[in-house]
Amino acid sequence: MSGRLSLEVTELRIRIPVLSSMLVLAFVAACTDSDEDTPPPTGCAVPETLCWDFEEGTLPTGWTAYRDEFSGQLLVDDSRAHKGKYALHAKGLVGGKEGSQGGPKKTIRFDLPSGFGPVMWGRAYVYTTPARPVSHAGLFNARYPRPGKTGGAIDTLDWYEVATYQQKYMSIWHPPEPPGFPEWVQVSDTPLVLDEWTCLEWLFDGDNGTHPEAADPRVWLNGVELAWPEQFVFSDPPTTVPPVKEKVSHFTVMEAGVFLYQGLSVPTDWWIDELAVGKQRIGCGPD
Ligand SMILES: [Ca+2]
Repeated sequence: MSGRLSLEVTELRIRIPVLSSMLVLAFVAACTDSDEDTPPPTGCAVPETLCWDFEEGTLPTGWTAYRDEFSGQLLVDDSRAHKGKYALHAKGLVGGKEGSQGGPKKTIRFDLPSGFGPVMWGRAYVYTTPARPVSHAGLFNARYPRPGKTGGAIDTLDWYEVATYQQKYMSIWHPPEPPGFPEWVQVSDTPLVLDEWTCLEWLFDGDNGTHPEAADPRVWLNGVELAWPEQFVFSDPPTTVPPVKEKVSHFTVMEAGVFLYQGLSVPTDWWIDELAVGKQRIGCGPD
């Protein structure tokens, strides 16, 4: 009996590490599955993802104040959250006139870790009230050095942007700002959703395989990819020549908050929660 028992214990000791290894492998497989036919994993379960839930109740480490124009505030508060108690709150933004350049801008910026790479998936929950701005309202952007450069000040960087414009979702590829144009603009046929939480996802594919230029930005609303029936070049003075979307080596800086390029006469609030960026799709499911 004692010999058999000893053997069983030995078998058990062998099986436990084998089982543990299998579980770890299954977990890794689930987290690295980039097949778009299967639901993507969510939140910071995805390897190499950076996530901010704002539950510190104050600006998270590494984020610094960036733009601050016209009236309103950008703060972390407990007035509305998608999850937990706190979110990033662009509060009471107002200023300037619709149709005229210059509007309220309240943003924060974050320097990405070196070696982030040329592909950025992002995800944020966004709540907007009480009205849809007609003016260009940026929500998130990510920037990268021009070809041949490895760093540099923010005003030397190419960038991708997620925004709304004429009350609909919009995405843009920009050369360095200022002036930020000629820019490649894509306007969706989907109205900005008011008075409820929405899940916005984006893909900035600056690698784009063997294509000579970086890919157009792609955006999903509550898991459904947006279409861009309106695509055009914006520049001042106007041009019809599209910009060359320079390829990305590494994204280096990102900006979040709300930045209006024209005026906003209705005081408007936005909340942003569970912001995340990474090299793989993050998704909208429960974290
Ligand atoms: Ca939160």
